[in-house]
Amino acid sequence: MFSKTCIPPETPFFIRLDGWRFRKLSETIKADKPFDEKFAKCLVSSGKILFKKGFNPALIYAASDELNILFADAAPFLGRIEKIDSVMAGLASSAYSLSLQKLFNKTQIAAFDSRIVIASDTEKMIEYLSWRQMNTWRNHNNAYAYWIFRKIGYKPAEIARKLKGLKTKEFHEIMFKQGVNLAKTPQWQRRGILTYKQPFLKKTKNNSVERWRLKEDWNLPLFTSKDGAKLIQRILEWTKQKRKK
Ligand SMILES: Nc1nc2c(ncn2[C@@H]2O[C@H](COP(=O)(O)OP(=O)(O)O)[C@@H](O)[C@H]2O)c(=O)[nH]1
Ligand SMILES: [Mg+2]
Repeated sequence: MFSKTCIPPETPFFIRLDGWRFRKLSETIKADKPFDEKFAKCLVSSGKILFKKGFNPALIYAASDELNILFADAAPFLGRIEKIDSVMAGLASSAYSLSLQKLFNKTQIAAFDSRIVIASDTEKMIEYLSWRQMNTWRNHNNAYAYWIFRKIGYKPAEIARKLKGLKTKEFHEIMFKQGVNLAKTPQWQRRGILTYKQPFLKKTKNNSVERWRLKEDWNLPLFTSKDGAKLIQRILEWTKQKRKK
């Protein structure tokens, strides 16, 4: 009944993988709060596995416990949704479990859920990424607020109530008084991390040849800014160029 459900031909799309019960997982492995660089590294390296296994996404945007994988031209598995969702989630889950072993020295089984979101042109892709980045910023603020209020001695239920009643400016001021400048935390915590293939020229004896390397960007601009849009457009151009070869 479902095996023939496909993405329409020639339609770009994102696959969003979200960590299943990662809050519990982060507590079990005792990840640093509010952010743990090793936790983020596990996520980014799980995304990189997809490139290494021969898939060719245009880019992967990672933040918190989610991976957003963009396929801008040819869809894997001829666009079959069951296949794409299950294999991508399977690969990311096993890669993440192995990364936990390596970076945290903990044996834990991790799983991701998977869904597909169509983004039919460049504008829609940037819009989608901006939406996820906005979510990253909101999560970042909540994570720091929660951590600080817990430190001061508030109970979890009180924190939620307190945050609801605060205006953005008041909220930033309280955080600032507690020693956290929410605009100066590491950029990857506020804006997420992007992985993509970048061309470079490799010198040989007589001339140079074009090669591709996997780049991790932990210092992203806002996707809503000019620089952000330019970065995405450049990556999409490279993807096209690579496909032609
Ligand atoms: N300690 C810690 N936890 C993190 C970090 N990044 C993500 N998380 C956890 O992962 C959760 C991801 O959110 P969500 O998907 O809504 O929760 P889930 O349903 O438990 O997977 C966050 O609420 C955090 O608890 C990190 O760097 N450090
Ligand atoms: Mg999750």
